[in-house]
Amino acid sequence: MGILNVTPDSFSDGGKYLDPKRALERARALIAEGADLIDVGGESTRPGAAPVPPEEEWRRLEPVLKVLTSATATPISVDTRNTETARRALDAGASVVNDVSCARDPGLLKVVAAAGAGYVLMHSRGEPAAMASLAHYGDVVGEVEAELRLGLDRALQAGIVAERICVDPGFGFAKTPEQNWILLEGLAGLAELGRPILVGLSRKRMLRERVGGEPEALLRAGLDAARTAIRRGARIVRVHDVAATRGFLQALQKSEFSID
Ligand code: HH2
Repeated sequence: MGILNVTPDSFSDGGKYLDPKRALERARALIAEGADLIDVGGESTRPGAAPVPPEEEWRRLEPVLKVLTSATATPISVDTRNTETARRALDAGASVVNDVSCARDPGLLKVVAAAGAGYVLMHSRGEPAAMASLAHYGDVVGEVEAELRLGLDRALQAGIVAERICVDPGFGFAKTPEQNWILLEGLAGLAELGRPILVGLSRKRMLRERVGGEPEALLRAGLDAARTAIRRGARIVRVHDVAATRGFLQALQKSEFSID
């Protein structure tokens, strides 16, 4: 899953792709590098970020989604927590909703169900502005799994079919760096949920705290973390650096997961 943030303030690519022409170029580059899915987001959800009103979110997303869905056949997911934005994005041709709110809004779930769209159920707690204060766990893997299970039940009850759902532990969302590392090590515990696991580790603070912000070091650390995630069962990785990740994972697949 290649990341395309159409926001002025995302932590790593904020402000670069607000212009639909540049967003399309970026999406084409991600596809050429081997992305199977493009994740387009109009609201930064980094810790402490202020919420974006849905009208502003849609003002950013609409031109980009229109261009992307008419110009590429690669599936588009929309990274949103807002029901209205999800509905509009699906109408505009997106086929997956990437919900970083852990299925908090029944309205959004209904919209996904009615459209027959795919659904990413990501673990988080509270609003991005306040989530750092909610990072309290006795057993982070067990609690994330239990909270994802509740979200999964809500999604299924709303009518989203299980086969269209994948789950994501939500690295960096209401977790300290240390909790993120414990969660990564224990990722296999989420297999109990019976759905494919997606992970977003690319350029995150948990990596920067270990290796600093130098791009090469950050990329290396992201690839190492992706490898750990895949060894523990992850099937989709959400990244900024698609070419490097593809190459790395293909080599890994050859050496560790012979598929003939
Ligand atoms: N992380 C971010 C945003 N959306 N979605 C899923 N499913 N999983 C993630 O880990 C995830 C996500 C945050 O990263 P980014 O999009 O790079 O930055 P920002 O929130 O500042 O736009």
